Amino acid sequence: MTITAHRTAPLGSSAAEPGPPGIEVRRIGGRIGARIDGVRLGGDLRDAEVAAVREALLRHKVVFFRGQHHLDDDAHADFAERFGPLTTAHPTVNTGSARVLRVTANKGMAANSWHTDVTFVDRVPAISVLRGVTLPAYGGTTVWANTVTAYDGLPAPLKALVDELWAVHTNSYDYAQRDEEHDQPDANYSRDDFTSQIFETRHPVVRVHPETGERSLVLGHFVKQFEGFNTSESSALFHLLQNRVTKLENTVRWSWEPGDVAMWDNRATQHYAVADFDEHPREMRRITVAGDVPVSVDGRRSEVLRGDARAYSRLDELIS
Ligand SMILES: O=C(O)CCC(=O)C(=O)O
Ligand SMILES: [Fe+2]
Repeated sequence: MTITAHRTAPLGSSAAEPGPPGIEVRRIGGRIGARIDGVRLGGDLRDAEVAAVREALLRHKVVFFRGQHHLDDDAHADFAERFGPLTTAHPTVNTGSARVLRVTANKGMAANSWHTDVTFVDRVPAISVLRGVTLPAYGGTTVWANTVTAYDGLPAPLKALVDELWAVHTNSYDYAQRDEEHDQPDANYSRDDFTSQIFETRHPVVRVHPETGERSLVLGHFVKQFEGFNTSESSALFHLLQNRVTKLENTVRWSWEPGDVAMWDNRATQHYAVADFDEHPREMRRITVAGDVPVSVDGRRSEVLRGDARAYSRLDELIS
């Protein structure tokens, strides 16, 4: 079977899917998530393997690999780079490496809130690749949600509203307004680091995926306000839509084991790291593949209101 046929095959009732010999893609959720076996991650993957992983990623939105104990930061980055140019580690946070974002916490953590990575800039990363380095004895799972199926499931009048709606995203949002506990005194970077440069970008609430053409909701905890709505109206609308995204049936939850790697399409998902591991150390490392500027249903691109993300992610490298 060709890769193209693999992509367009209907989602069947069987978990296992055909692909190149030796690679097994097995769905683990009804709307999102697949496990891929038979691939040893690194920069030296065969082109057919890269294509198969990309196909599975576009289709299932998050894919998981087990047993990748051989990976170090360089091999992790070399693998990610097979999918496109990398961003720097983060627009504002420096955790000691140009390309690797270290996410550590002993109790609270930055990511225990639903988000899509780095939506406060115009050039939202395309793909994030996360590796577990130190895992707690219990807890510390991560949950992903499919923002394409969330959009698809909206009633038609709500689709009509969000198709034309725009939102301002910022890295300086009001933590106190969020439902989730979001203070992180023992995380490996501070709020001051995170907001050392303020970014604000207006994005369409519905973007058209550059590779699949699918429509997805662009929301998550960096949303500050919807254009044309005041703060309390924005909050009501935000929760209405976010609840669709994070409905449990629309999610998949992963229990990390040593050697695990998760790779998600950041243009079609949100995620949440569950901070339920008490005092146990937990360290993850993330590498991100650069993405392009979101495009609305009517073909308009996101616009920067504040901040300059050119050093973080270079759009000119993406033109192929
Ligand atoms: O620690 C995790 O499980 C996820 C952290 C996160 O949000 C990220 O790496 O983008
Ligand atoms: Fe994240």
